[in-house]
Amino acid sequence: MPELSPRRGVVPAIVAAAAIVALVVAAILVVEQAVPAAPAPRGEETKASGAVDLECPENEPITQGLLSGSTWTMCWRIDPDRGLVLQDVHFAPAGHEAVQVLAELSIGQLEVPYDTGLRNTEDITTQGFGGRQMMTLTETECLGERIETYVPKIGDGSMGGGGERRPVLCQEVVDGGIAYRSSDGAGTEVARRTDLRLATISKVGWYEYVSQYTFGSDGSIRSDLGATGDLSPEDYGDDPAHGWPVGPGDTDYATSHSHNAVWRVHWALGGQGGQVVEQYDAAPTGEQGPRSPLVEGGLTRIPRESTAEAADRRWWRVMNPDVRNADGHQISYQVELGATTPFELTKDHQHKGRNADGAGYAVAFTEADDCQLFATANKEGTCGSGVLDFAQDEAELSDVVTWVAVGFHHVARDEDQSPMEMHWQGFTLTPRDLTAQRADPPSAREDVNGKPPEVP
Ligand SMILES: [Cu+2]
Repeated sequence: MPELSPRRGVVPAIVAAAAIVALVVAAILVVEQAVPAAPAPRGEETKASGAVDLECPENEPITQGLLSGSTWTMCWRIDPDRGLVLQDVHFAPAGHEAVQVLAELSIGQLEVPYDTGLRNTEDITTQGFGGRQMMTLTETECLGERIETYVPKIGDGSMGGGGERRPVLCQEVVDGGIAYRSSDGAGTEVARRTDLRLATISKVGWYEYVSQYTFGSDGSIRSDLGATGDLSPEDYGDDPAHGWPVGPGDTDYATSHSHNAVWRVHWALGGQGGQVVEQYDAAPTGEQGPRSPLVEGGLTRIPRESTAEAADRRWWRVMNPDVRNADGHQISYQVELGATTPFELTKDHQHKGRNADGAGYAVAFTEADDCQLFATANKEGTCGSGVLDFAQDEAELSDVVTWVAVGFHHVARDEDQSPMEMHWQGFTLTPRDLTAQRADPPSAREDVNGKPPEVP
């Protein structure tokens, strides 16, 4: 059975270099706070690296070492519809060999229905985040490296129309704050962290969206959609039930609306296929223990294509049952929604005539299919019109795609004009048992794995 093998004592030169760059960036970012010196690299510097050699079809691979000694490597491209698409995402935890996490990550739809019922857009499939909508970045939008790629003006460029190489991807190493702090009789262990951040900006109508992915030194992947730009000038009324007055006195009710985002996460944890999906739930039993209420939790396998709703204390994980960490635990990643506004995509509601309460899915799991790319209005009609269609045959899950729905109900404020301050929505994929301990324990904690010995 394959095992994620430790690679202790080997710190790539690229990590040291990245750490220096990261510290410079952090020093620029943090004006008033002193940034502590980087912790000494673990072991001696050698040419070995956690980076993997990727053959990327369109652009040079992105490889980034972080302060912790962990490294991310992946391919990227700009899709006319989906905008930034990340592929072959690999993570090498500090001191370990690289493991593939994702086959692909991108947005799968962005619907913006207005509360009056008078307007609705499906921004990804009607206008798209790529092409002319993909904005050229300047130094103000990107403190890191601005990376160029060829962006066709029309579709994928195969119909002509020209295009040009433009800097559209921002690659930054950002200060991630305090990674950990723990003090005991022997002293204080504390470290900051750095994260890799990739972002593009797409202008669709009056809104400008930031597609941002943050790859943590702990192996986490955070997907965020930021919205700025301006409130749509066409969408004002005088109805307090559907808007908020942003003009003087009781005037100019900007119409409330939702930004309903669905991301498409195609897994390849430890290799593509053979993935297992589980849902975790915990609930109070109603019984009282001597000091606190009893709570029971556990996992339920999701063997087939399906949708699931959010609930208190609920999360999901995608696991590779054939790869174990040094503790013998199967490696997995957890899908964490955080706070979100539940929604049912308008097309799903019209198509299925489903839930009257408008509650759709928080996550959906489908078997990967290269023509199933969009949560609704999927362009390849032959393989289904959207997620509910894809999941309808309840195929057995192995090559798993997770669709993650995160909503934001936007009730405008005076401060939204003008321009609008950025508002964010997103979710996190967090490693669970990828390594037997934290990937980068300080030397005093290297032996902590399980219940520590009794302290006298
Ligand atoms: Cu809005």
